[in-house]
Order: sequence, then C-alpha cells, then structure tokens
Amino acid sequence: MAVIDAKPFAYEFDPATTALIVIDMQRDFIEAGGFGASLGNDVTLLQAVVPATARLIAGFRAAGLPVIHTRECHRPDLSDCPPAKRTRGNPSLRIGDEGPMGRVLIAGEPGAEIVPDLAPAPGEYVVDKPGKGAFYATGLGDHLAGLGTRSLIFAGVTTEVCVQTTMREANDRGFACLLAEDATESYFPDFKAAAIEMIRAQGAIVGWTATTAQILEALDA
Ligand code: C5J
Repeated sequence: MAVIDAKPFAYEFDPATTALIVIDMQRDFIEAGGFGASLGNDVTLLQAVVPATARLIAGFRAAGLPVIHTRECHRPDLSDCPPAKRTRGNPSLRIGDEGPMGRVLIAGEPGAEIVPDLAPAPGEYVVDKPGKGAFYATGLGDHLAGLGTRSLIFAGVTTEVCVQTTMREANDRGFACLLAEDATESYFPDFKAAAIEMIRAQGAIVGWTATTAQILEALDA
C-alpha cells in the first residue's frame, strides 16, 4: 500500500488498483472562443493548472497506471443535449453554435479536443460525456470495473462543476477519491476553495485532497 499525507487524514491506496481521471481539460474550457469564454469567464485562470496536470499524467504513465481523460461534449445532432442545458442563460455562443474553434462542445470539433499539452496517449481511455458527471450516460463505470480500479485520483476543470460532480458519483460507487488541489481550477477561486473544503469536510465525506508533488512522491515510493 502507498500512503499520502492528505487532508483531512492519510489516504492509503494500492497503486495497482488506482487510476488517474483528468476531467475536461478541453480547449472549449481553457482557450479563448470556447464554451467557458462564451459564458463570460476568464479562461486564463484555468490555463495555470496545465503544467501540474501534465506532471501528474507523466507520473501515472511512468508508473504504468491508467490515465483516463474525459471530455464534455455532445453529438453533432445534439440528440444527447437536453434543451434545458442548451437554452440556459444568455451565453454569447450556445452549445452547437459555430465558434472560432468549430461548433461549441460538439464531439470531433477542435474546441472539444483536449489541450495539446495534455493530449491522451495512444490506448488511453477517453470518455465523451454529455453531462457534468463522467459516470452519467457513459461506459466509465464498466471500464473501471474491468480494470479492477478501487481508488481514483482526480485532476481537471472545473473544480466545483464537472470535477466535483464526478467525484461525488465515484464516491457513491465505492471508489476512494482524492483530488489534486493544484491540478484543478475554477473560473471562480472562491468556488474552488469552497469545493475543496466540501469534499474533505466531515471526515472526507466525498474524498481527500493533496498536492501533485505529494501524489507523485507516493507513486515513486
Ligand atoms: C462546466 C466543466 N463548468 N467541465 N463544465 O460547465 O466543469
């Protein structure tokens, strides 16, 4: 077993049954002209966690452990995009509209791709998900069951939306979840801080948190 001096207390895990899940590090959330920007957000905040996320991915690859990537995106005919999602609010571009990186949040369009620095390696599992949670309407649960995964380390964006939703889904499915604090980000720093507090409150009610350096050190040990 490996141990991380995590918060709110030590996180013990067997690397052989552990996977990394990198949530939605897509151009549509991280670059100008995408979905995140269409909602009025400052996307540069999210760009800051790309290097730490890259280090985490490299560490898992070096250890021979699974790296799983998710992408929030929809079918080109929008059949998996509920109107209540598409028509929400007053964004400058709606899901499916043509933008500078192709159609917003549509599978196969440039904006839906993961940023080049974090591109999936050949053979890594990529989950295209229509919801905020990565278990909803995807094959992720079956894939993890096939791997025999019990512990999940999380990175990605945004902390309080797709990352937290997926951690909660995973927690309810019996996975022991840990979030890499410096490899996740929100458009709202206060929301990131609050999400991290919520996750690890009440004796890790959703999961644990630690730094990328702590995670990598535990994998090396
Ligand atoms: C959002 C996400 N924020 N990946 N998606 O709409 O967190």
